[in-house]
Amino acid sequence: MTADSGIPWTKEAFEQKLREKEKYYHIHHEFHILMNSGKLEKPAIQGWVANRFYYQTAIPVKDAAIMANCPDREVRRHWVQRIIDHDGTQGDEGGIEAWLLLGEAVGLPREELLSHKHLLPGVKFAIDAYINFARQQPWEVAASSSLTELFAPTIHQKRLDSWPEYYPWIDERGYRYFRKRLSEARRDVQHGLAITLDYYKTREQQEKMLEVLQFKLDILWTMLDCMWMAYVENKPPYHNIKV
Ligand code: AHQ
Repeated sequence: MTADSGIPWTKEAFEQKLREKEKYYHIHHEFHILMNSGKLEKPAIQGWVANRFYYQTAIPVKDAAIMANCPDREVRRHWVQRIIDHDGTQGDEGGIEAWLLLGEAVGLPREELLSHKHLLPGVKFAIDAYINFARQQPWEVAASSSLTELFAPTIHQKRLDSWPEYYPWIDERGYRYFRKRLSEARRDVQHGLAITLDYYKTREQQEKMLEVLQFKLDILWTMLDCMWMAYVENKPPYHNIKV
């Protein structure tokens, strides 16, 4: 037991502890390092787009689960924007539609994404774990798990900066999603951070939040582990089984 182990961190110190988790963010996964340095072949980019589509469709479901558990109208009035950002609304087709355009931009017809025909089992398990976490945890805990987006603007900007040079075969209409998220992620993080810094009061609760964030970081990392096996090692599930 260190001297200050029972004393709650100040909000500033707590936020700093959250930001120190950046070193585990999936931007540092070797799959993203290859991707953002132009070293992935087209099938690997297509596989990533197709598997990430399941994550994109899961986000509004996850956010609806949080709202279903949240009795606070003021919070819901803000949180609902996340669902609209993905599902779209009259006149703004939203992020899921933008991701389908990304699919077409990398040569994948909409039906191939919508059918989830390329979805790897391990990617599905990781994403379903996130949805179930949101359904089962107190809404504030589920809300705080979205704070991996503290680090997301950098990763979207990195794609916008590097893909056109490294992957000229990708139609630039596909980049709408990444541009959209630059501002949406920053706005979402402000709200998620305010909820988080307010909710976790004792040092024990604050330490638990670091574990919650690590759980979400593990989800993102595990998704890429599955894609590494399938699209870099060319060893998708059952690759060695004679049918
Ligand atoms: O496009 C992403 C997105 O809409 C969200 C919502 C948020 C959440 O509620 O957990 N997290 C998230 C993320 C998105 N894109 C990921 C990427 O690498 O493009 C990053 C991911 C995140 O950092 O959690």
